[in-house]
Amino acid sequence: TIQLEQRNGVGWLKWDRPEKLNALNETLLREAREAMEQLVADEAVHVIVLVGQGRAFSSGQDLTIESDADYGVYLEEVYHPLVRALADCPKPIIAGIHGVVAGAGLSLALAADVRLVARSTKFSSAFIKIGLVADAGGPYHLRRLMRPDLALAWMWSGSTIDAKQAETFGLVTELVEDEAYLERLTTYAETLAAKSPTAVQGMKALFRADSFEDGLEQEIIWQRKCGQTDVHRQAMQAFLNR
Ligand code: LHQ
Repeated sequence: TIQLEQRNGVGWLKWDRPEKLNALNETLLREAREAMEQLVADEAVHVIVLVGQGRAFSSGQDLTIESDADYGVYLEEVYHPLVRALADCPKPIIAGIHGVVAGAGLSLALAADVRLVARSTKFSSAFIKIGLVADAGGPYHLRRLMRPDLALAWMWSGSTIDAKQAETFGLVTELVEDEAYLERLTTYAETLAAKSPTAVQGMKALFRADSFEDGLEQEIIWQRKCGQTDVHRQAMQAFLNR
């Protein structure tokens, strides 16, 4: 199942199937999609954190799925609505990654805006080992985060890499020692949640603009909104009065 928690402006979406290393089944994926809707609608939530309970972020698709199921339909109906909910989310999404992250679990983590990673994490490109392509938006995000040839070579190899290697690949926003990981993740999320939500969400929107012109258009919209916020006006006054 999914656990949802909310405190200090942060909504925590936790995979909670630790006995199977948070292997993703239909229930979990559908619940996560619904949880995303709730978190986006909740005005008290400014930042969303995606994490796994137990000793892993996620071991990817639950392999007890029937192998004669139509995976195309499964992707379309179960994975893609969640992948879209993550990709289209106007609020910042932080993936907190520790332990193991494999297959579709990795793909979902790559859909987040930033990734805080515990040093002992293993990143597994699992898919090819069981004769599958990478899915759940993984290829799309990978080739944007890292060199496309290295991404493809990694996915072809099926190898598991450590957090240091993932960092050189460009998949790690911040590498954290295991002991400090949860505290750092909490501080990171709560610090971001305390900033102007308009500026934080606007910044995200601008970094996702499709083209130069789209980016300029979006700047106009967002800077206008930001200029009208109390946070901004008070900061301007404080500067002038200093
Ligand atoms: C699991 C899983 C798991 C079920 C650990 N499923 N039980 C695929 C198909 C269809 C459509 C959509 O898309 C996809 C995309 C994909 O995600 S493909 C990639 C799927 N993931 C994998 O291939 C990884 C499979 N897991 C592993 O290789 C290992 O479990 C890793 C390396 C993740 C961890 O190894 P260990 O630390 O040695 O743990 P473990 O293997 O002992 O796992 C602990 C338990 O979790 C164990 O259950 P048990 O009841 O025996 O204690 C595992 O069976 C279970 N588990 N992953 N994906």
